[in-house]
Amino acid sequence: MFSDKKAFQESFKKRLEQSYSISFQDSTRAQQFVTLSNMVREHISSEWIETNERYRKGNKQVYYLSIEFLLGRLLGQNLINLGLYETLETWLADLNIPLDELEEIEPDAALGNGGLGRLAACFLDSLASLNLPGHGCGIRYKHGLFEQKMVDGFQMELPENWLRYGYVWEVRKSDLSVDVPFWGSVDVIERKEGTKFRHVDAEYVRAVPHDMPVVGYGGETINTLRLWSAEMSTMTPMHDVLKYKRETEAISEFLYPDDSNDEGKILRLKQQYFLVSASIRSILRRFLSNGGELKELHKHVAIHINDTHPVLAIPELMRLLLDEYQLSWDEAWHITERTFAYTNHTTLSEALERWPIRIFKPLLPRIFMIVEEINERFCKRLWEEYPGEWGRIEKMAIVANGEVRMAHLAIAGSHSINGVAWLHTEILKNREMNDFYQFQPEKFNNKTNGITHRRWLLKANPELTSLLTETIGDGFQKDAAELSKLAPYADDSAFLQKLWDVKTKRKEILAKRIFEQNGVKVDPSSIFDVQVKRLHAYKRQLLNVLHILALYNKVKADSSYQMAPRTFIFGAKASPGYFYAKRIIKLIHSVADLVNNDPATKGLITVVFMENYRVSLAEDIIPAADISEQISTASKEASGTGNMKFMMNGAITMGTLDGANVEILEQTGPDNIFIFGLKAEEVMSYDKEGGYRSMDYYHHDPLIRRTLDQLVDGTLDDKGLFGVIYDSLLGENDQYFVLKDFESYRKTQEEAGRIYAEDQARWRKMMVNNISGSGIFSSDRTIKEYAKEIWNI
Ligand code: CRA
Repeated sequence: MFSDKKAFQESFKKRLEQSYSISFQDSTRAQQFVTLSNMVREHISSEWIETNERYRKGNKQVYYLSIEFLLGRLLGQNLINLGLYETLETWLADLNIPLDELEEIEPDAALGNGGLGRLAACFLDSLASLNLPGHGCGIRYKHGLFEQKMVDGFQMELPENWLRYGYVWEVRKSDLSVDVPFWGSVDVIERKEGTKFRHVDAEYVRAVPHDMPVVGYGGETINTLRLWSAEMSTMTPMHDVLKYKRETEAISEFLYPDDSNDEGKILRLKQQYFLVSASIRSILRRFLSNGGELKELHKHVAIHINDTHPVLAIPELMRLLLDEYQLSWDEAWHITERTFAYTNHTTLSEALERWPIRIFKPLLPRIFMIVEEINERFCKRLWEEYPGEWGRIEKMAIVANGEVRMAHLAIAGSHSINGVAWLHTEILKNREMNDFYQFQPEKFNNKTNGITHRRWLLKANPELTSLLTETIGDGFQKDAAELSKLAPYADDSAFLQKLWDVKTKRKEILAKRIFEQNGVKVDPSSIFDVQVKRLHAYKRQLLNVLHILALYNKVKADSSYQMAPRTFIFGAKASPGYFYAKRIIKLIHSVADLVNNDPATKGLITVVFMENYRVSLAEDIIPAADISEQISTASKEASGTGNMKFMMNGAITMGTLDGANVEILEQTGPDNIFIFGLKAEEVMSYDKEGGYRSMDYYHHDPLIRRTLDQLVDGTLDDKGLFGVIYDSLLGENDQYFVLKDFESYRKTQEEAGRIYAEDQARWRKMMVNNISGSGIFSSDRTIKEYAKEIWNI
């Protein structure tokens, strides 16, 4: 289909006309997009079948269970991975169809909130590209993450609707549906052979799989992402049909718009069990139909639990092994513990999932029994290890104080527990999960996150990709470690000029988009200083915006103050119920209004908030950045992955020693990164011992005082909108150490601006050192480590 230009063009036109009964001349971009995508999907179908055949022959399979997959758009990426992008671009251009316009038609598949969901998507890409047998299991939310609309600086949330025109990449497989039971009760039947359990009077929900191909680089391997959709089951008797339909479909209706935060709603628990029950049963069915022996399951199947959301997979596998396949508890537990591995993504206590028994037990009666039994046996082992230490055992228990602690269940039921960056894993081992680490140190390990360089370099930044290819060859496209070949070019002025030109080109492209979307003219020769990520207090967008306001004050107060012109770019969604975060978004807008419209700072400071931050927008923003803001309070950001994307695109990190920034510093060396602020140990010791008084900083630093006062003195608004922010900093003693780190941040920013303006050679060199040191942050490296050290594939 794609081997001959003429044949392709003929068949493209013909299919388009046949599908839409419209002449090619009159067809729309949307129709052209759908036709092309369908052709691509059909093109890969034989490889997809072939991959599945290969797997049937007995390799160990990995299943990555995740409540989120933040995929973004697929057409362009699939074409790149198939090696077809450039060819089709020219063939379509002949027909007067710009390929990038077709790409723009595709809605982002936004089945995730942020880092955790995007990580899952990068992992899928790496698994397939490394020809590893790894598949995703998730939920086919009808509505992905809300669309953000800014109205007068306030965030409005609109329902997202990616399935509106149907979705070209999925294949519905109704025949593989599974019925998932909720509510009801458990019959205990005493038999000679032992006690039997039967879940009765359950309400069933039908889980219908929709499979999506995951195209690996080179096109040899096509793995599967299976997303489950909730529908009515024929197994539930039909009283109050409307209520049943509503409640059933609600399960896969919306993605929870929370990031590092748990809503604690019953629907969320339903979603979790729905995902795992359907997934585990389909995994077992496939394993058994290929002739697998249940007692050997862990030798042929690895199941990964992405954070605690899918942790009920552990009792669900136990349930199946015990109730349906009649294994003994010890046999079942032996298999289960060896099958599962768990990744922790956060130490923030508000994100630790705990379910009240009063919700859990009635909804999942049999699963609750099994969790209780796991807990009893686990506590017994603890008792043997730590006789008499009631306090310790109570702290480590899975069920206690009327709650089920999901992280403890994950730890008890998995053979591997990993954090997502070196520092994060150390914090888990030495603090957050220290009791468990002491008990079973061998289970704990680190797997520093990564990003797929195929999307974040090859796809997002074709200009840089070409330059790199002409400079160091195309080996890095397959193996990102080869980016290190760029290191010698840090002193090659001809190369540095070309790199600069590429960056400038990307800044011009972004500037154009900013003008179209925001109506703000930004200067591509100014420093593009970017912070894009979810809005969260610990990520400290507030530190950034207060610094901008302070800078503005400085320029206003002293017209001779020298600074390199800067464009501050923000993008961030706040969880709809997170009032404080939404207020910070408003603050960014108010500061933008003040600064952008003041002749005194015109051309020097520009502030832009780009609406509806998402994967496809990130692909335009990140290649254009000069400075990458990674300024979380040290110890709070588990890893971060945006930091890696920026680095790979030649932006310089302005960061705290938090998450993976620590490892970025290790790669670049201290001369190629801007580090400031408190260290993790310092933050943790303040958190524990106290001793920080934010008010002191207000009193002793006139710039801080002047800037904070503007939050409440009418400079920014006259309705008292920012009182809550002012109070969080002073009244509530500034939980995230914004004021404590302020001066250090300000100075480091000043230093960055000075180098950019006065020592361009140095800056360009820094860019090279960042790109050449970024290969280790490819998710291929991460996935190879998971494969070897956790999954054993
Ligand atoms: N919010 C962490 O906070 C990390 C990603 C992926 C997060 C990030 O620092 O890079 O996971 N944690 O590991 C999370 O979602 C539930 O916890 C995130 O995306």
